[in-house]
Order: sequence, then C-alpha cells, then structure tokens
Amino acid sequence: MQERLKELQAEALEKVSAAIDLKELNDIRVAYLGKKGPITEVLKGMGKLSAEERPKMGALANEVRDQITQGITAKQVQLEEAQIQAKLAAETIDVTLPGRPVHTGNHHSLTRVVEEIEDLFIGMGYTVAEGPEVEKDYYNFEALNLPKGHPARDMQDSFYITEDILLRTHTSPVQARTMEKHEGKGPVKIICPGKVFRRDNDDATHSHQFMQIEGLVIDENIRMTDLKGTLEVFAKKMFGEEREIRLRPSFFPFTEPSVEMDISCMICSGKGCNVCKTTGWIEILGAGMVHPNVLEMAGFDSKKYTGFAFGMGAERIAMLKYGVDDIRHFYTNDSRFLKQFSIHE
Ligand code: FA5
Repeated sequence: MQERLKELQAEALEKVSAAIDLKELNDIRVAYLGKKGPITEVLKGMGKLSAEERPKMGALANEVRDQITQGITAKQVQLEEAQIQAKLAAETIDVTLPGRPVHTGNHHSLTRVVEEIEDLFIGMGYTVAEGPEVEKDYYNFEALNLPKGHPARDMQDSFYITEDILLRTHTSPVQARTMEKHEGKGPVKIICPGKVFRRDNDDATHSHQFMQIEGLVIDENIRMTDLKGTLEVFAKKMFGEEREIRLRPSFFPFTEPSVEMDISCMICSGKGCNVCKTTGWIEILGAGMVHPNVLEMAGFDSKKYTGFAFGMGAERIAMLKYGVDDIRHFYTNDSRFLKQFSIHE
C-alpha cells in the first residue's frame, strides 16, 4: 500500500509537471485527488491493516495528497503567469509606429467661391434666393423682356424640354420669380447662386453647365451709382483692395442701360499680359438698371421703383481667383486638383 501511494505520487507529479494548460491541470486534480480517484481507492483497503499500521498509512496518504496539491498549486501559478505573458505579447501596442493618416474631404473650389460671395453680400443686407433649374420659358425669357421670337434669345442657346419648359440658361429667372412674390412692393435685395445650362461647346472657358450668381436690388431711388459702388466693393473684396473697375456699355434685354464690368488685371496690374489679352482689363460680369418693362411685368410701378441687377459666372471668378487655366478642371473630379484647395480652409 505504501509503495502504491508513492507510485501514485510520482505518477501524478510527473503528469503535473508535463501539463501544458490549466484545463489539463484541473483534469489531473480531479483524477488524482477526487473522491473516485486512485488514492481514495487505495485508502479503502485500510480496513485490512493492523491498528498499528493504520495511522501511519493515514499520515502517508495525507502527505501524498499534500505533495500532489502543492505540485498542482505551483504549476497553476506557473501556467497562469505564462498565460498572462502570452496575452501581453499578443496584445503589444507599438506606440512608436507612425499613425495612419485620416483623409478628410474639403469643400469644392466652386462651393468656396460661391459661399465667399454669398457672405459678402449677406454682409451688405442681401438675402439668398433660389429658383428651379428646370424653368418655364416665361420666367427664363418672357418675363425678362424677351418675348418669343426675340432675336436676343439666340444670345443663350438653350436646352428645351418642351416648347415651354427648358433648363434655365441663366439665374435671371429667379429675379422675375422674386419680384412676382413681392407683389409690387419694395425693397427687394437678393443674391441667387445656382446651376445654369447652355448649348455651348465645352472649351477652356466654356461649359454646357456652369454656375451663375445673380444680384437684384429694387427700391425707390436706386441709381446707377448704387450699382457701381456695390460692384466696386465686390471687386475689391474678392480680388484685392488695389483693384480698379470700369463699366463698359453693353446690351441685355432685361436691363437698360446695360453694362459689362471689367477689373484691372491682377496678374500684370494693368500693364498687359496673356490673361488680360494685353488690354490690362478682365471682364467679370454683366449688369444694368432693371428694364421698366421687367418691373411692370412683375407688378412693380416703374415710376416709383427702380433697381439694378448683375449676373456673373462663378467658374470664371474662381479661375481668376485661384489661377485655374481650364474650366473643365472644376467638373472632371481629378482629386489632385480638388485637394489643392484644402490648404485654404
Ligand atoms: C447673363 O447670363 C445675364 N443673365 C447676366 C445679367 C444679369 C446681366 C443681370 C444683367 C443683369 P451672360 O450671358 O453674359 O449674361 O453670362 C454671364 C456670365 O456667365 C458671363 O460673364 C460668364 O462669366 C458666364 N458664362 C457665360 N457662358 C458661360 C459658359 N458657357 N461657361 C462658363 N461661364 C459662362
């Protein structure tokens, strides 16, 4: 019996030392120290021993149990420590690794220019108005003093959807719609940015879809000098305080008189270069005093009210401001082009 107990101790301790994980160790504990284990089995034979031998054997059995328990406990500490070390090694974070760059988007250069212009005019008391891109012939042309068959309709080649509906060719229909809403009562002071469409052939300065920004002011005693002063503030804020402006006579059916505004070339400061085609001036926008017919058609008394309007191409403004040499860059979504503008944010 004594030998058998010693054998069991050696066998158990050997298994304990070979155990590779906590589960295996627990299985050994249950197998050797459990109620149905071999030690219990051996002790069942104690009844056959003499009264003298019995306590000795009992003490030995306890010692064997203690030895195995100690062996298991020591191994358990060892395995738990190894488990922690393995976990730490697997979850190591190298804080010296460089971070992964987070790519953020940025506003499109056109959005930026339009917002800048909006902010400038909002600061001067204007509100932002909007109108539909699919427009009635009436608002796009007729209400702007361009009746059907008027030769000046050819100035803006149009995409017609039906005989009376087209993609708007300019943002001026928003003027007509806004005036109509005011039911003959001034003042009106709006700016309207939006997409417009023309059957123009795409080239470096023309696109079949582009953005315009329209301005309209109607009140009593609005004069040409108000228009000039407003455009001067706009030109200096957008292109630098040293910019000069000049107004040249022009023609638009919805304004009388009509003008075109040029700014002194910011590249050569008026000396003459490629950008200004050696003239020293760059054309920026069309404008004029609202034609009395347009006022009357929208329900305004043209004897009481006068007004001015202007309209500009946002791409052309952005091209001048950022030195972009081809309007198509705004629409071809080359991320190298688009990203250049993030540094301005
Ligand atoms: C007009 O569209 C008038 N509605 C502007 C206006 C409003 C005048 C109020 C008077 C009073 P125009 O056709 O010139 O005018 O166009 C205005 C601007 O749009 C041009 O100066 C130019 O900057 C831009 N533009 C015209 N066609 C194109 C095009 N195909 N691609 C890009 N920009 C264009």
